[in-house]
Amino acid sequence: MTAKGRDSKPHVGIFGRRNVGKSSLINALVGQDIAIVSDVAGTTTDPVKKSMEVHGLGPLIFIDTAGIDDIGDLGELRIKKSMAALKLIDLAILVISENRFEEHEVRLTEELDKLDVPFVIVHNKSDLTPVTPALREKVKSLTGREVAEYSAFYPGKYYPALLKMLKEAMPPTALRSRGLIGDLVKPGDIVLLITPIDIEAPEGRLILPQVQVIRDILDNDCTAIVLKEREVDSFMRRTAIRPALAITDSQVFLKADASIPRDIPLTSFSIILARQKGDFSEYLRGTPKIGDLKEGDRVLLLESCTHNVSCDDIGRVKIPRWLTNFTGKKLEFDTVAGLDSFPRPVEEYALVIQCGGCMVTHRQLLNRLREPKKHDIAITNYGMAIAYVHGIFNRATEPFTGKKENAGDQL
Ligand SMILES: Nc1nc2c(ncn2[C@@H]2O[C@H](COP(=O)(O)OP(=O)(O)O)[C@@H](O)[C@H]2O)c(=O)[nH]1
Ligand code: SF4
Ligand SMILES: [Mg+2]
Repeated sequence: MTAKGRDSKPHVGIFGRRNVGKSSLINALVGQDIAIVSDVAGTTTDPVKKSMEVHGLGPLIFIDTAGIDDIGDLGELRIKKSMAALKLIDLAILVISENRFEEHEVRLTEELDKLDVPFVIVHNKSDLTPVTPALREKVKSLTGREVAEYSAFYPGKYYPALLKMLKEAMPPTALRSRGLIGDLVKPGDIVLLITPIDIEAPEGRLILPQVQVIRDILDNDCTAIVLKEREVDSFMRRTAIRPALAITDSQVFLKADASIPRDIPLTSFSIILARQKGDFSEYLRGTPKIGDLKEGDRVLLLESCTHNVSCDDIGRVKIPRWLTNFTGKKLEFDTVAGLDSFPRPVEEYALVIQCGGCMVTHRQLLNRLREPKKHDIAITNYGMAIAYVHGIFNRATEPFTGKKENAGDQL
């Protein structure tokens, strides 16, 4: 998968009527002609995703959508596709022009508010028609927002104000990749990383989570020692080094648990990433519910990718097998991919297990949990469920919860 890691950049969706200049605005923002611009209304059909560096904001993914006022059967479909993009984005730009803020715009802003998506309103083509005070007032009273004057034809003039507005509206969680281990270590600490090199390991390199953790260790002025699980025992025997923290691949957690002395905090790459990326407090609360599963309970697995899933057998084969073995119960498993709707009403599930989300944003993971959370369904994620069924959940989460008292893991 060449796109690995790229899609976790902040996503900005551009919405508005046909022909207001959505594609032109994207082009102006990035200073190059990527989006398709045309003077025939309705040229942009499917939402188009483009990864770009925006001067002053950093790397972003823009989603250029079709018009929210499209007509005909095809138009309906295009509107639907544009609305589906709302679930992917961290920030929306609503483009208007000619002082029009009517039913379409109102409906979109209501939808954005409903989904808690921050948005800015940009009045394009101001070189032709500047914003009127009446429009400003109308938008303010309907949405509580200001309107940014803009012209894609004169970016030099309007860009600084627009950029400032975008920066202010962008949620900090989308921009900053939150640290991974900074709160667990201090400068000079040694962190031991245990990474199996087996047939599942990619040829000639480490996987992204391992690389990210190594980078984070260096960013925190610590030292990383990377070794295979087979080497841990002899390393601990031969050297006097006492790591401040050990992080292992989930697949070899039991081996690491046995090899790393109990007083050295031990966790897994996937739990570190679950904390950075997903709804960690929800996972912490939901994971032990695995122990309460009953005969015939339904478990819903949420994969974030739609196809070419590199973690395919973890979600569809290994986790169901481990859960069945661990509980000794006959469980029913459903797996949904991407943004597909759940196969059954969410209330019918006893547990939801979310993937690690390596290809998507924090917000996309949270959005996916909206329904299960509303119905108070227990939620966990791949890495944490794996730790639990292997009996090392408490130890692996101790570094974050500080709860040493439940040191008695199962097994
Ligand atoms: N005068 C003027 N024309 C613009 C501006 N932005 C876009 N246009 C024109 O408006 C038409 C529609 O632009 P486009 O970006 O394809 O609109 P979209 O359908 O919203 O993506 C094109 O002919 C553009 O050249 C602007 O700021 N000023
Ligand atoms: S963990 Fe989720 S986001 Fe990552 S490859 Fe698997 S399905 Fe996709
Ligand atoms: Mg367009």
